[in-house]
Amino acid sequence: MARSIPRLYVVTDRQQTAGRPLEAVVAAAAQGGAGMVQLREKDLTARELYDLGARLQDLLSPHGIPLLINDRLDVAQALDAAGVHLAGHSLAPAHARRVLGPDKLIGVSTHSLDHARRAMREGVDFIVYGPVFDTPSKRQYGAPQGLQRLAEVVANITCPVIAIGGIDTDNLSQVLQTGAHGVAMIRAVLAAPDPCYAARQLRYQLNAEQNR
Ligand code: TZP
Repeated sequence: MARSIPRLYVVTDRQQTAGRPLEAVVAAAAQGGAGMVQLREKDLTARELYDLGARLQDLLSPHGIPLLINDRLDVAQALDAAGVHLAGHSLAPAHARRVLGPDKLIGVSTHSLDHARRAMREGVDFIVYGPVFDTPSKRQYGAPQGLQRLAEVVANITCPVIAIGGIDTDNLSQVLQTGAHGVAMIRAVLAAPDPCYAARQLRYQLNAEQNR
C-alpha cells in the first residue's frame, strides 16, 4: 500500500548547525513542522550513529515524525527506525526491502531520470532528486540538475519525488511548480538562526502551494 510521504524532509549535518547541538536544532525543526528527518552523519561509527539516532528518535517519535537512517540498514534495524535513505553506494533498494520488509520506508538519492526509474522499479517509497540548485554540500557531484530536469523526473516517475539541493524559501515556489511532492534540505533549516521559524516558514509555503 502506498504510504503518505511527508513533504518537508530535513537532512542532518552536525557541521552545519552553527555550533548548536544537533538534537536541539532537530527538536526546533520538528516543532516548526519538519515532517521527516534523515540522520546523515557519515563520519560516525555504527555505535555513535545508534546513540545519536536514539536521542533523535526520542524527541521525534512523540510527534510521529519518522526518522530515516542514511545508508546504514544495520543501524536502522537496531533502532527500529522508520526506514532508510539509500545512496548510490548503498545496498540496492530491492535488497534493502528484503532486509527491512514491507513496512519500513525506503528513499533513495538519485541524480538522473534513469536512476530514478530504476529505483522506482525496485520498490522505493520515494525518490530524492538533486542537487536542483548549487549547494556547497554537493559540489563534488558537479553542476546542479536544475528545475527543468526535476520537472522531467517528476513527469516520468509515479512515486513521490522530493527535490534537494540549495532549496530555501526564496526558490521553494519554483520547485513546487515542477510538481515535486516535497523538498529536502540541510542548510535552510539547520543553519538558520531560528530553525523552528525556518521550518515553519517552509511548511507554511508548502501548505499554501498545496491549497492553490
Ligand atoms: N543530496 C543532494 S544535494 C544535498 C544532498 C544531501 C545537500 C543539500 O544541502 P542543502 O544545504 O539543503 O543545499
